Amino acid sequence: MKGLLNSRGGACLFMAFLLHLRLCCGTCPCEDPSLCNPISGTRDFEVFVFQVGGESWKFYDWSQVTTVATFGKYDPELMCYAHSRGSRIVLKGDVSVKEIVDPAFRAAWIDQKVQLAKKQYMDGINIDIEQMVAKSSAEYYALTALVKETTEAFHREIPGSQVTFDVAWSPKCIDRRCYNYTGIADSCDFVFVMSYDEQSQVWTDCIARANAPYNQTLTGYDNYIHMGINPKKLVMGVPWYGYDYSCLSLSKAHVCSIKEVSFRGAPCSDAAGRQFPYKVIMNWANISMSGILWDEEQKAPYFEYLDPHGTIHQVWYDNPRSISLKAAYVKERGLRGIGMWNGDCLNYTGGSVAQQQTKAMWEALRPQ
Ligand SMILES: *[C@@H]1O[C@H](CO)[C@@H](O)[C@H](O)[C@H]1NC(C)=O
Ligand SMILES: *[C@@H]1O[C@H](CO)[C@@H](O)[C@H](O)[C@H]1NC(C)=O
Ligand SMILES: *[C@@H]1O[C@H](CO)[C@@H](O)[C@H](O)[C@H]1NC(C)=O
Ligand SMILES: CC(=O)N[C@H]1CO[C@H](CO)[C@@H](O)[C@@H]1O
Repeated sequence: MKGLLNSRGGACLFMAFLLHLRLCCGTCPCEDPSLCNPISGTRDFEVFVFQVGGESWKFYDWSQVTTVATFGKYDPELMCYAHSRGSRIVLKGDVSVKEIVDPAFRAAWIDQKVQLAKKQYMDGINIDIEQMVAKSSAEYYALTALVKETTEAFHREIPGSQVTFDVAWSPKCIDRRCYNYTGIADSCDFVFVMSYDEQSQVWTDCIARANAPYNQTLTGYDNYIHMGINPKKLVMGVPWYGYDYSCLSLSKAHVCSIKEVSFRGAPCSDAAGRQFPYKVIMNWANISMSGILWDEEQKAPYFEYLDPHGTIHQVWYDNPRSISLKAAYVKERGLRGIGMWNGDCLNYTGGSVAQQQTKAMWEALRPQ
């Protein structure tokens, strides 16, 4: 190949190459065209941020962010900015598990995602499939194949790109999602463990509990690691949101019994509550009748308030204290990194108190 570019044929090839770039990818929207190059190389510690829309990405702590998964509308300005900070920006991938049983369908789906990522100058894809899959079903095998083929295609077509997959807080068929976890972890760059919604299936007392109790969260990682998954393939996802439950009754010991709402076979679920971002919960903490309490067993904050109809609510969430404890485990156990659902749950435009709360949430991600 050496010397080819000096010949006329080489120049011609080079022109064809430029033309191909234009045709396949459109014009680079960044002021500095080099910002359209994919990000390559890995950083020691991943900070994986889900972005769901709006402009609050402008206020993220970019000194930490390594990957932004865009679950909202594509924003070229965000892509250019992320690249200027050396951060990857990745697509969302979701597809019906029934369809991917067909290898031709999978190939077409993957090709479409690769082309979209190229067109938008993105650095990979986060596959977020939260559908039910039965162990050893056709879908079970197809899902592992999908992850493997997606990773191969992205790595081949976009050098340095990243393919990740979202899994529940534990590998024990949570929400009837029985996947080949080791096969999937082996077939992608890493899995993002959604260590939240941990009360989606409650088989014991139907009471309000923490979204991501410390012990339950750690048990999930222990299970993944015991099945043979390398800790460096695991990124811990923490919640930047919590649940508000209406209590049917509230005991003196702060036990809030809740309505039985079943979910995927379990009689009781966090579906009885409503999710709210941290920034909203912080506004109420102030009007709570209990003040902010701390549950020592679950290592999580909570509080109670009375609504205008006279119903008592109990609110469970995560704050810098509960998140720091989990971040310490990330370091101690040598996981690949940390991330959150989602980066837009904080108040980035409020007064000094809100700013301080927002800063503390980002700081809590840094393992001490
Ligand atoms: C999981 O996937 C891997 C890789 O495809 C395969 O070797 C292994 O047999 C699968 N395990 C199970 C339990 O299906
Ligand atoms: C979690 O709780 C169980 C039972 O209370 C206990 O045996 C176990 O040691 C705890 N695990 C961790 C990681 O704290
Ligand atoms: C952000 O904080 C300010 C106070 O500093 C408050 O007025 C505003 O409602 C908060 N925004 C949200 C979305 O909670
Ligand atoms: C009743 C109460 O806790 N009020 C507090 C609400 O929040 C502001 C700002 O954080 C405090 O200054 C108040 O004391």
